[in-house]
Amino acid sequence: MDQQAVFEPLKFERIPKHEQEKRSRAFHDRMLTRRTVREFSSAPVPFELIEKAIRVAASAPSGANQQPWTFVAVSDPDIKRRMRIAAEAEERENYQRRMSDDWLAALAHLGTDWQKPHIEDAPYVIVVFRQAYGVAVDERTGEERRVKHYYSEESVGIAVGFLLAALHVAGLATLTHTPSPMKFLREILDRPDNERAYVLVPVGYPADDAEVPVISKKALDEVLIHL
Ligand code: IYR
Repeated sequence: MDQQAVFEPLKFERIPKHEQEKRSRAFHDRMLTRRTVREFSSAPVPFELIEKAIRVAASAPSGANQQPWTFVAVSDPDIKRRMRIAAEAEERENYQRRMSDDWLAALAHLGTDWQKPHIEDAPYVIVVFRQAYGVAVDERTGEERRVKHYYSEESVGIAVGFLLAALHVAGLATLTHTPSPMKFLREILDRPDNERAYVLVPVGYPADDAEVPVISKKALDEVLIHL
């Protein structure tokens, strides 16, 4: 049977205009200090900060509110080492053979290569999985059936945006890393068949001597059209 909608009053705090401006500016200023970090310190991060950020990510809107995501927070050094070895094997192939010259040229200004020490150095690596479909268990027969998930790609993308923002606001550095293909993550992390690795996010503090490439963001008039 279809589940019918049940409504409740919206809790919505209408805040004064000056307060809106203040919060909007503070968030803008804070978010514009975020950089993708590739050199991490191994200094520990309290799990509470990771957990809170994942709670924020898991509050994201999703297609039919199906919440088609799983976040695996890895701090175990052996598991991180296995992920690094597998990621580097794929990335070595990518950089040396699979990526086109155009692709390598597009990346050159970021100075990346196949080596991924951050997977071991960062105290946490959050691997986000997209649930391509759900699995429901029939109450009577115990049989499993597939539940179609709607807009799972978009939903997980939004959740990852929330995650990166939450970690940044908590004073942590992140890297959005997508080794390709990422099948090895499901195997190493022992995730079920319906889950596809979506992104691998090392989290921690930057190394003391961390450097980032000099890049710029597009001007507002290149990205905003106000009609
Ligand atoms: N996944 C590779 C290559 C790479 C691809 C893109 I698109 C980037 O923005 C950065 C890197 C790597 O992680 O090195």
